[in-house]
Amino acid sequence: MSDDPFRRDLSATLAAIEGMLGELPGDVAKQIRHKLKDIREILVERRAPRFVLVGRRGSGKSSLVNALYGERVAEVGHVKAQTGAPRWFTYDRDEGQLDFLDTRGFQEAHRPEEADDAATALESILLELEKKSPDAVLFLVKATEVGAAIDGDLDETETLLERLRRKHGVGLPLVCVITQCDLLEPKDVTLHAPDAFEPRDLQEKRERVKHVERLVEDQVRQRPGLRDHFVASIGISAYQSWRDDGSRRSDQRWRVDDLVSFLFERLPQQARMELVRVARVQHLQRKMAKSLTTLVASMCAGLAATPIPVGDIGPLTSLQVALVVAIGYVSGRDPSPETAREFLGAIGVNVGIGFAFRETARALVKFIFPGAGNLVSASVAFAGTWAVGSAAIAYFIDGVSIEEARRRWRLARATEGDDESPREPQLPEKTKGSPAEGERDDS
Ligand SMILES: Nc1nc2c(ncn2[C@@H]2O[C@H](COP(=O)(O)OP(=O)(O)O)[C@@H](O)[C@H]2O)c(=O)[nH]1
Ligand SMILES: [Mg+2]
Repeated sequence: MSDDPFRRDLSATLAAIEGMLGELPGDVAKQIRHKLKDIREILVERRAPRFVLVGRRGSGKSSLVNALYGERVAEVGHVKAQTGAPRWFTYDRDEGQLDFLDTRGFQEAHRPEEADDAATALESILLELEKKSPDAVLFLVKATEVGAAIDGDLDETETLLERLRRKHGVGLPLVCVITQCDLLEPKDVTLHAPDAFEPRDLQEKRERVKHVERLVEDQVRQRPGLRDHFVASIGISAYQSWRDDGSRRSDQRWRVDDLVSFLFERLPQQARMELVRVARVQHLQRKMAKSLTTLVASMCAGLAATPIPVGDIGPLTSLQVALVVAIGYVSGRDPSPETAREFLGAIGVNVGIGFAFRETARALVKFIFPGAGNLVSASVAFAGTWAVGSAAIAYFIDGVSIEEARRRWRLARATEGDDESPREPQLPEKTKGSPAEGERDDS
């Protein structure tokens, strides 16, 4: 989906559908409009998540960026202090985009003679945050440095969040990330590869992690200016090491996935896909893909319940193509609409009669006339789209073969209404002009 024509075409399709809804009264139109908005936010307005990193030099900010990507994208362990005002930085990779504002240890200036610098640093951070508003603040502290020593850092974070709230009226989520948990005692017990150790030794180490998590959480909760922002305090290991040739020597990441889950839940819809794509957390990929499937399927069902002649002119196909493109994208791949159509053809969906994706909007406009009637029933539109989503999830996320995806597609259609699949949303009575359910099945 890096290609903007996809988003432009989808945007045009959604706008055309919305335009037609203008003519329709009632609940169905309202429900479809809601879903259109969600689909637009997730797919058309998709953007990089934006994180503010607060943490001293060496607290592991760059390592965390690398841990999210699973690759070396940021320079680690730079001893030299960076100069100049902090700026948003976009990591723009094939894997996806993430935006970070590294506050560069503005909280390190506690000595009186540096107080001015700290104030200046805060002002320049706030100025930068006016250009792009952040989605979350990540407060990083080393597991071995948790305690009274972070009071000053929390002071600064409190000031930052208060100023932001006064200015923009938003309560940003604050996630405390306790880094380098692998270095807690017992040091030789490795959290990322626990199998070789005795349960009681592992238990001891995990208890220590829990203990520092609780310490940080308690400190945060004592502060009125932070308490309401607090989301989680989570201990991780972000350590990876690379050889000179760029290959990874070791991967000692631990609980980065859990951190991603917390962030995911707090992000606006527009920023979720990108995080899930970058971080490759499979259960989140599946969750995102499933909720998109449900969303698109129920919108297709809604459309089929209107007198808009969706069955024959391609919006359903277009939306299903968009769904496949999106699921492929979430999985870390980047299928074009053409590839998605090929996928649909390969699993057995009849896409031949559908219009080409970019023709849809035009076709829709051409076909608006009263009483045209529908060739696809709501439940068929729902089941058909749901089955397409299920097959795409199996293929792109679970990595099954195309034959198996085809089997899943058939199965998903056959098991419509099972507890396995979500129910078709309750829609009001179909508007007249539609033939009986199941009369024709193009979905
Ligand atoms: N063992 C271990 N070392 C880490 C971890 N995270 C960062 N480091 C190391 O800590 C040092 C500073 O990390 P860096 O990411 O550059 O910190 P930054 O200054 O906040 O960007 C580097 O030597 C990293 O390899 C971790 O989770 N475990
Ligand atoms: Mg750094």
